[in-house]
Amino acid sequence: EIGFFFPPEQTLAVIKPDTQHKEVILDEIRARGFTVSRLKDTVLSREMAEEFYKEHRDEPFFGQLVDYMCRGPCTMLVLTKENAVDEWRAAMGPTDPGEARETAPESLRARFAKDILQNAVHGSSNAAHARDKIHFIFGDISSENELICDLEAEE
Ligand code: RTP
Ligand code: MG
Repeated sequence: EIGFFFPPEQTLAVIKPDTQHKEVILDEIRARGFTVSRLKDTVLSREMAEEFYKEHRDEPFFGQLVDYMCRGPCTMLVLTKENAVDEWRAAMGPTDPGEARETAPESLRARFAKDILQNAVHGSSNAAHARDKIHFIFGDISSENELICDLEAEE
């Protein structure tokens, strides 16, 4: 047998404000094989939301995006899985739910997003962003060895 071993990777996922069916989304995350290594509900300040999406500061939608991200609690998640960054992007589907319903009807955005702005979920776009955003939201958790345990197992 020839096989490849991919070490577990982590990504930052966010269930954005006013998203319906958060529990269904969390169940789906676990059903898709992600371990929920960290979970907290946070209301971002305007400054935090601007920092979180600073890569988009010159986009025409930046102001609306910041308004959206700080208007209620976000559920912040660290997800662990082989190839977690890309797998979580695939689970979310395209940014625009119209496109998601065409090309990825099983994706979370196809099912739960309202529109291209209020699109239910966020995921880091690459491993460097994942590391930075996990640190920004959760602080230094890199040395904590319980990371690969699912929180549900502790309940
Ligand atoms: P995210 O960063 O939230 O995971 O989303 P993404 O990579 O799929 O899309 P990105 O281009 O990074 O955009 C970040 C978020 O900005 C909002 N957006 N609005 N009105 C618009 O045309 C527009 N385009 C993007 C969405 O909330 C998007 O997720
Ligand atoms: Mg993005």
